[in-house]
Amino acid sequence: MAADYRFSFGPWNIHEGADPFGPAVRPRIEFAKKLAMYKQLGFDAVQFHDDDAVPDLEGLSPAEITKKAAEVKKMLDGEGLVAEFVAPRLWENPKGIDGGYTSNCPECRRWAVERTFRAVDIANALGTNMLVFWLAREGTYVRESKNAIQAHQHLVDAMNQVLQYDKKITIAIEPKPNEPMDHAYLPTIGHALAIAARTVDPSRVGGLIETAHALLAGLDPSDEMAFALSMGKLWSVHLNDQNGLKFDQDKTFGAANLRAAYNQVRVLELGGYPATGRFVGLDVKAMRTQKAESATRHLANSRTIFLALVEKVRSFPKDVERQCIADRDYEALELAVIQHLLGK
Ligand code: XUL
Ligand code: MN
Repeated sequence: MAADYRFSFGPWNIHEGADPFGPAVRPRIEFAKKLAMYKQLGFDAVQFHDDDAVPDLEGLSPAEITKKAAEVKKMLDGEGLVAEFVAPRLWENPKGIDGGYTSNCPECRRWAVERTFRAVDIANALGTNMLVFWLAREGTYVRESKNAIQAHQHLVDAMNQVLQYDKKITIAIEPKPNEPMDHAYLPTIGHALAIAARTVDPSRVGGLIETAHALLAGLDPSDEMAFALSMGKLWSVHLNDQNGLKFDQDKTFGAANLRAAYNQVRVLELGGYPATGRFVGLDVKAMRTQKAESATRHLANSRTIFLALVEKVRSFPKDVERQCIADRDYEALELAVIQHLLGK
């Protein structure tokens, strides 16, 4: 069963527990030590921000960046791991303070695209052809501060330059409606794929759907995934959980809403996701209260819950489902689902 699905996470998913109200509570774990944990936790691929792979890349030449990324590729090979994607981290640099691609400052927009070219170089050196665009600050705190019509054109222009820079690179847009901004420009997968259709090569632009982000948009994550799957555009997922409309919690998958988690797994099964060879990413964070020695449990637990739900989806009595649908008896179907989840 476990062989069907392959799992990934990013080094940021093992973290020190700092939040906006307090400092780190666990010691920092260096990157090489984190890499050694992947296989033990049951994971096969690493998700990268550009500077997870090449720290302080702003001070380095393109050749130096590629060389450093090639060293990281050797580390991956040594652990039997592969890189899933590289995400340009525009949101921590002063030039990205008002968004990169949609900044009002032309020099900052140029910087954002140049920085993304470096992310492409890193992806190539790491052996992946996928970038992820989480468009952190591409939006506004104050609606009057940007021309939103123009901002969408800026997004298309930036993606076009990246698609032209490397004819093999693909971009998975990770939509999120808010945080850090009041409102972000591509809040849902519908927005993301509409923008993708306007680029010079729509076949190379798809999506990554995160559970928490869909919930923050007031949408059902499994339906967001189904929308992308129906177009062959679900290129990765960030499974996690979220307890209502609040900050992006990145809770353990299934920990807040087991039924919604079941439906996300069900839609991945219905869409034949394992056969695509794509990874199941778990963008989960340990609670701040978690002690250092057990601050990776959230990753292993999310995977365990995912696999248990695969079993649940596969063992759901299909004849009951068919009969309930034929009878249009959705109350009976709902009870059957809940009883199945409860093991009754
Ligand atoms: C932000 C988020 C990020 C991206 C990668 O909410 O989910 O972790 O997934 O930068
Ligand atoms: Mn994410």
